[in-house]
Amino acid sequence: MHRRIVAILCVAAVTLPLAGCAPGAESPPGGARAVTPAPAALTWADAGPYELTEGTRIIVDGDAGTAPDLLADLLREATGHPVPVVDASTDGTVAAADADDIAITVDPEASAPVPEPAPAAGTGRDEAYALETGADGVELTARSAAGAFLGTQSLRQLLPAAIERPGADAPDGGWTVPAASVADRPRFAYRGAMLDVARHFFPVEGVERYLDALALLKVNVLHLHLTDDQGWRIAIDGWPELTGIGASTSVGGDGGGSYSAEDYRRIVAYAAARHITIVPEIDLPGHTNAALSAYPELNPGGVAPPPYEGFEVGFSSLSAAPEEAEATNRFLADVLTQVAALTPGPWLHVGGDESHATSEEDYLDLVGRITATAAATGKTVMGWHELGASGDLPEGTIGQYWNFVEPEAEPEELAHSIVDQGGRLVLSPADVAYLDMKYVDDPPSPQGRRVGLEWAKGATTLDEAYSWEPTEILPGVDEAAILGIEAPLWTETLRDIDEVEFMAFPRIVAIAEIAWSPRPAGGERDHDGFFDRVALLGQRWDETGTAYHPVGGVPWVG
Ligand code: TNX
Repeated sequence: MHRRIVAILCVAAVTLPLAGCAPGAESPPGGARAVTPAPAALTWADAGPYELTEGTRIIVDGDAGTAPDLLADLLREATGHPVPVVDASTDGTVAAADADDIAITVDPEASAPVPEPAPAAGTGRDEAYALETGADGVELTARSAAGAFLGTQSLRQLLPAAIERPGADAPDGGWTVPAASVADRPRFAYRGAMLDVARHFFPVEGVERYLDALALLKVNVLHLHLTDDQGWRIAIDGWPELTGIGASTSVGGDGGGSYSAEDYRRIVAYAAARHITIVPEIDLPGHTNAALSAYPELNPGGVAPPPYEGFEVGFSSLSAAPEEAEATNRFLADVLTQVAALTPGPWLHVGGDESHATSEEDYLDLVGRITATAAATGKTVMGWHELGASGDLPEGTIGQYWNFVEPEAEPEELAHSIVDQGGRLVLSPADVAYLDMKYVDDPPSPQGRRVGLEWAKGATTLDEAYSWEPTEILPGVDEAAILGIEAPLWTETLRDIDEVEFMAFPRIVAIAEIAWSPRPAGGERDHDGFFDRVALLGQRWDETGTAYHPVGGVPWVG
């Protein structure tokens, strides 16, 4: 069968150096559909499409986790069809699947067409999958539940955009999927977004909405910046004023808020169902005014400052003095141990950035105590690149690089220090990956306000967000030392989740694709193809009600 032959050729390219097959840039015959981030290999077949009908079943063989049920919910809500989820081992066999069925197979031993993990992404996770669609049905195969979930996100994008809307009218031509073969795997293991819930607080429902939109882009980490000068957002047993006084306000005095342990567990569970890992950040030893305002005994001299509603950074610090050592050590142990216990993921982020009010000696002392306490929880310690000032980091520490695509000397040195100590990096170059930088045309937000900052080399265009190569930022830091990529979204100027989405979309698509898709052959990214695919995502955001800015240069459809 023609479609199979194409698939085999494609997989051959996948197992070679991963440059060969056409990425998802081109549309199939007869309609604009694409997969974003661009898959490692995607080939449109010159064959009839798959059609989802009243009789469609999802037939599951193996442990596919949440993927079948989440897919069934999406399909049922849009189409009104029953879409039962059927276990292959009791109710039939995958071989007996009908042409309108979707067969999901998870087999830890699966080989081609499921590609092997990429070298940099192969540490502990296997997110590869293969997807075959056409008139004979849909077959999704993976070695893990995560791979199956990621494959369903590709399938979702191959259906008409109306599939995103509950109660949608069936499109002309029906609920079809073009005939295609996808053999896909991520380039990097860590494909992250960060949300600053400290400068402004966002209730659980808003975070869940953001998680939904991130899952579609195969983002698999949400880093929550839980504490800063303007707010402490997570309840800690034995320290009630952290979420009392410490959570009472935000930037601009826009009101406070915090997550109870139960709220946080809800976020973790919602993310986990979408194969997204939560990375909690407790920013230490600077960025601590909220904690310092709540507990005088954490302050040098034992005097608490008032809560803070401004923008400036770098004025607060935990005390390193012996007089406050008992309180500070108890605080660190209670906070880091409790947050670690609430967090199933492997990483615990301890901040470490911009501690301009901490002397160098105190910084090294405090970072030593903080990272040792964090490591004692059993988590892998993560922190901003400033942690590299310490030569005594716990084994495997992850540094988050937030300087520019063309690094300044000191951040470059600090990042190298982390790698030289056996750590790895997550790259968040601020001039391309910071979603809180303004758009060039400085559009009004959904609330009619001018939002965003400009400190990282001014506004950031979609093209700039898409124009960088992770291995070219820090000479000597190669792919193996890069755990992944993250797009932070700081919220000094953002008051609600609509404004968050408005800044994130579409630029986060560029970051998600750099993290997922193979390094382009010859090093040149296909900007036109990318912009075309972003336009197709825009149709989906229209259906889901996700806020985005229709930046220039993208052939938006709606
Ligand atoms: C820098 S980058 C910060 C944050 C600010 C952000 C605003 C980094 C580790 N810290 O404290 O919110 O700039 O863009």
